[in-house]
Amino acid sequence: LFSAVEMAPRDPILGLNEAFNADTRPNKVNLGVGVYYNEEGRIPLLRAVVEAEHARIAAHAPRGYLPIEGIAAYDAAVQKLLFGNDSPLIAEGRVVTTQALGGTGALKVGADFFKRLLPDAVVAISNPSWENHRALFESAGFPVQNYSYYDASNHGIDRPGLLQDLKNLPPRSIVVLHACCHNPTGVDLNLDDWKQILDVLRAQDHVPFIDIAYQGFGDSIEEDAAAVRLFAESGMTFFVSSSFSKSFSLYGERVGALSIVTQSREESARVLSQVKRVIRTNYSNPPTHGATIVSAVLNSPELRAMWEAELGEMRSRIRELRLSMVEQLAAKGAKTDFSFVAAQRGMFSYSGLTAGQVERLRVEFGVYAISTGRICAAALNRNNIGHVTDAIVQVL
Ligand code: PLP
Ligand code: TYF
Repeated sequence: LFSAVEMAPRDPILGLNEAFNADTRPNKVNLGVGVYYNEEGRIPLLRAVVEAEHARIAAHAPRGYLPIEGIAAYDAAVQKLLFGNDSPLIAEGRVVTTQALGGTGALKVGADFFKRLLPDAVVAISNPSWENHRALFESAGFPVQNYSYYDASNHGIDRPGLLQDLKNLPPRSIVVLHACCHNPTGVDLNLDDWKQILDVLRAQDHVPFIDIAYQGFGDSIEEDAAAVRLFAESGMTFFVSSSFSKSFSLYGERVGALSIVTQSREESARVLSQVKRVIRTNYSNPPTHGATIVSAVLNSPELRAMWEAELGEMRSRIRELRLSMVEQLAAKGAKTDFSFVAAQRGMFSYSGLTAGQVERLRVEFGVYAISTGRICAAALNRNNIGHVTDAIVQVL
């Protein structure tokens, strides 16, 4: 049965973790995977999460099956976070939200549903994008194309290329967009860009699939949802995949959601019934713990305030680390101007380092980054940043 089975390629990001774990050098640093580490170099357990977990354990709640669409109070809290507390779409019953296994699970359920809706569509992702976007939509049976996004020459956006590529897609394409904190570049679209993109998508009858995996890591919870809110106001039909992996530091609990904006309450009922069918035939219903915790935090004013403060601390700490990195590189005589790193948003930075330089960082200094030059700024801390900036100056 398995004699002809070939070795599959490793995930370029998660595969790097294995190499990092096997490295015995004490000063090794993992800037590969997109995970936020605190000043002690550990994944934090947020205080709001601890409080909610204490309450949950004390309640000794039974562990029955959840509804296929997940916890109702969780789904409702997700909608408010994405669309705003006073969203008319929510009031009109025009948003269908189902709990999902992280942002990845939301993308996959969305992709499988799309395969029923638009079986012959093209899916377009940014160039570059999170590698799993391509793999996931291809495995759902879609051809995946790139649209221009990053302009390496100025560490910015290739605006004319982006709009032209979206215009050139076949009508009714599915366009995957990063709402904020673009993975892997850290370079985001501004509101004017979003308006122009929206006009093109509407003119071409494309269907937006907005991926928001880092809400709260850019500017604020509300500001990071600006693109979602803009599309909501436009009256368009679109999909949103969202994740609490990073914003609640609950990576392994797999807490995310798929939200679909429809044209009416009646349409929502039909759409929900089909999304439930996709979920049922994949994993029946979602797990309890993570969504219970997130729901408890988002629905309690005290825990919510605690969480927002902790999320704000993570966000400002990453910003400080970016600034320190830029300052240290300049002070150590780096031949390249790295000031663009401070302007990028979220966890990631396209550093401009070449594959050869990334290789040298790993081999000579135990500093792990993605071969594209992507580094995770959220893995820096006061203890390792000196070693990292020394190493970068050496390999330039
Ligand atoms: N989308 C993007 C852009 C991401 O960077 C990630 C990161 O993990 C995900 C989706 C998936 O999120 P999750 O870990 O919740 O599956
Ligand atoms: O881009 C990252 O590092 C995160 C984590 O298959 C991740 O989004 C990486 C690869 C993957 C799943 C999650």
